[in-house]
Amino acid sequence: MSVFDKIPNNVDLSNDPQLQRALEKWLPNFLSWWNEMGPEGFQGYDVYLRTAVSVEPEGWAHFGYVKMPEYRWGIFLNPSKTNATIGFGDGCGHPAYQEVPGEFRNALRRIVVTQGDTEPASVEQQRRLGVTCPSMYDLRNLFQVNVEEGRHLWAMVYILQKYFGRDGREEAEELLQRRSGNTDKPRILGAFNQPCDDWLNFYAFTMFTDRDGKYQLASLAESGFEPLARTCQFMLTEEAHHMFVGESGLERIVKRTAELMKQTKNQGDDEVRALNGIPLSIIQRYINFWYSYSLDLFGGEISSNAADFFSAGLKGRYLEQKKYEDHVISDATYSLTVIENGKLATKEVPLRNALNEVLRGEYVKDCERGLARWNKALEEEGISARLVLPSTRFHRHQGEFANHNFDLGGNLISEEEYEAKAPHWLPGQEDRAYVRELMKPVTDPGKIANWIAPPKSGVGGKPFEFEYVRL
Ligand code: BYC
Ligand code: FE
Ligand code: FE
Repeated sequence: MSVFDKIPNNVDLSNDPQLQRALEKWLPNFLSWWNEMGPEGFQGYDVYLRTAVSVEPEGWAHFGYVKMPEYRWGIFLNPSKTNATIGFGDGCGHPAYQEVPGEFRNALRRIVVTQGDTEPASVEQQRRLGVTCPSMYDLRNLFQVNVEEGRHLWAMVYILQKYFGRDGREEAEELLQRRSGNTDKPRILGAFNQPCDDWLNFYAFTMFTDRDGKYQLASLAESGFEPLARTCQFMLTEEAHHMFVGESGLERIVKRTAELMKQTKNQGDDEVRALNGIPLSIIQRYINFWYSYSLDLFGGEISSNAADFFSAGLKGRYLEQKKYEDHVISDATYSLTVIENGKLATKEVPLRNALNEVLRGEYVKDCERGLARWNKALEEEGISARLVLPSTRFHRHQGEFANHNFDLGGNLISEEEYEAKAPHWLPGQEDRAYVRELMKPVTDPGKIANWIAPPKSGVGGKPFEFEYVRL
């Protein structure tokens, strides 16, 4: 029995010697990357994890104890459709690509490499969180997210090795060589080089940054390059859990903060701090930080790359088939806000060039829904304060609004004003130090840290008190 028989897959790996050879070289490097950059301090313990063993509904949620380095990272594509066609762009209606189309090879390679790069990056960002977990339940969820991001890396490496020949094999190696936050060989996209070293960061990251993953994957899930589409479709099933971890994690912090506020006279930040909770103002600043960095992940408001990806039928809009009738959009225009002569102005651009902004718009609506849920938690506790999303222009590093200063409401302001107010808007050293100070590990089954409320239920049919990690 070869090692490949132990890799769950539905791509007939055992009959694909070429892919086996490529994976054979890559696998040991992946494992040393995982041991070096994966969850620190917990590699030897049994964790109650979900492993995908097939793409059928009953096959992708197998729960059991596994040591993370022995996790069965698999290669899964959703089943192919008969007579699949390209769903949008210039070749709309033509047969879907089963091999990489020569003229779009570079574009496709960039998309796959960029997507692939985010997956190990997030594992690197989160690698030290285990030692400060607020509960055993949360510890398990962290590791579940980590192993699945590892599997998402495999998913992209499969595409590279299977369809991109030697270039693809080289890219697959480089995915293991870049490092989050490293100045010489950083990860590709901005958000993935930011520190994520406390649990408030972790929940905000999985809420906002993993959610970018949902929208990017959804638009690639309808790609005219069918192997990529089918890979992304399956990745989306796992993504749902990551966003749940973030959204419910933040909701639990908000709830706990509200409970503590109620115990105080004036509900002030200092009073919440005195009770070892996280004040709403700090939560708001973390939201502002990760939301704005995640907005950057959609790319520039006006992008010829986005237009090219769409024309080529490689990357469409969110729910392209379901939501739209015109999948060619050759003449349509879109009006967006830009900066002209130092002022905000409206500009009409070809819709194809505005597709990053269109996708970002879908994302924003989804984030607003999450905020409403957290505010409902505040309301239920009888607290009148509310959390908000800043303007999409605030604190941007990509696109039209980068290199300009905006307040939370999206008004252009001077650099001096921005610098003076930034400490109220974004987490500073002091906020981060305070949050880190609160992060004392709680690992007794059923116990929970003081700054967060327990979850409503456990995972995989088990109660919150279950021993999710055998320490
Ligand atoms: N940081 O035309 P533009 C996930 C670059 S998350 C740094 O405006 P484009 C996950 C851009 O590369 C989902 N650089 O943008 C979540 C270009 O560079 P070049 C990840 C950036 O190309 C949590 C230049 O700026 N998936 O899965 O239309 C945990 C001008 O680009 C950034 C994908 O991203 C940035 N934020 O769109 C784990 C899908 N933004 O060519 C996992 C694949 C832009 O001048 N990627 N640049 O060197 C894409 O579709 C596109 O590459 C982007 C950018 C949407 C990211
Ligand atoms: Fe992922
Ligand atoms: Fe994810």
